[in-house]
Amino acid sequence: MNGAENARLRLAVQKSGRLSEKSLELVKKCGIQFGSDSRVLSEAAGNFPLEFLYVRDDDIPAFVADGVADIGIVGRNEFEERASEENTASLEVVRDLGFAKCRLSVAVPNDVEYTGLGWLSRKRIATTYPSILGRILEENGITAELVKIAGSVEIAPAIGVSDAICDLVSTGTTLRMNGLKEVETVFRSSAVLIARRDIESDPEKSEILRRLLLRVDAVATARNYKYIMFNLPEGHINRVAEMVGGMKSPTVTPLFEKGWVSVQTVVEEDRFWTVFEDLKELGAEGILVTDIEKMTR
Ligand code: PRT
Ligand code: ZN
Repeated sequence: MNGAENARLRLAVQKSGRLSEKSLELVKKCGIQFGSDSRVLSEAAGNFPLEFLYVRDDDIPAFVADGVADIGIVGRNEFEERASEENTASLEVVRDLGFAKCRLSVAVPNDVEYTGLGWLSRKRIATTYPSILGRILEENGITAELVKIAGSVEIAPAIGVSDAICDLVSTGTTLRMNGLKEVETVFRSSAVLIARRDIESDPEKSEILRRLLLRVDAVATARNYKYIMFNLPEGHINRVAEMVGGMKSPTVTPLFEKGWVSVQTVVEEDRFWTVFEDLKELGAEGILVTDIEKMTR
């Protein structure tokens, strides 16, 4: 048997929904080719030992736990909600992927005078996440009645099902449209890559996972940086080198025009505008900025 050549890692991704597009985009950025016709149930990647399983996000933790898939991409909320279930205790988050950011929040009708968590005591709260919410309430010594609802949680107060809700929020529009106000954030979520803890006991699969994570990390690092190039009066180079840093230090090349150099370096995305303003002040010209596709430090 030639296991090393035939071994494949099975990745469960959401078939269609808020996670699908970004999950597949990440795989693509990792240079892994596939048909991306997500109407099929499963398909093998062309140039990497990976197989895709397109399923509902709710099923992903259990599929990975049961070995139907080896790894999966789900919202941290989904992972956390099921974490206490017996068969999913064997799972772990191997990477936070940073997309599909949202929060699990408690919301009440606009006319409620909310006074803090204590207000929820003995109230009925509709949610799809009774486990996460239950834990938070317990930690705060609050007893409430949790009504589990699978979808359209936001209409529960209006139809008399509950006094409050606890649901995922990103822009808050859904809450506002339903006459609700957000009063507590109980959990913050983004998409995560999950795996079975015991995957290490399979050397072939864990080697494929290691290779995949190397690519995922390179894509993630690249996303946090910008590549910049600019021309600078030579005299300012020391100050600029201190300011911009770079992977080791910036690349500096003399320009044909005397007294000027061209500088190339990378800058963290969140420092970018400050650096940009400082460069302008130091007389930098022709500042060119580009996204980076992949990068390792
Ligand atoms: O069909 P399947 O079961 O696979 O998908 P699903 O309908 O259960 O899940 P889906 O695609 O809606 O969400 C998948 C994951 O995306 C969630 O588990 C979260 O991790 C993440 N995510 C990010 C969100 C949101 N943002 C979000 N805004 N999930 C749901 N919402 C809901 C929100 O509750 C509200 O009803 O989207 C609506 C719009 O939100 P606002 O605040 O922008 O109005
Ligand atoms: Zn779902």
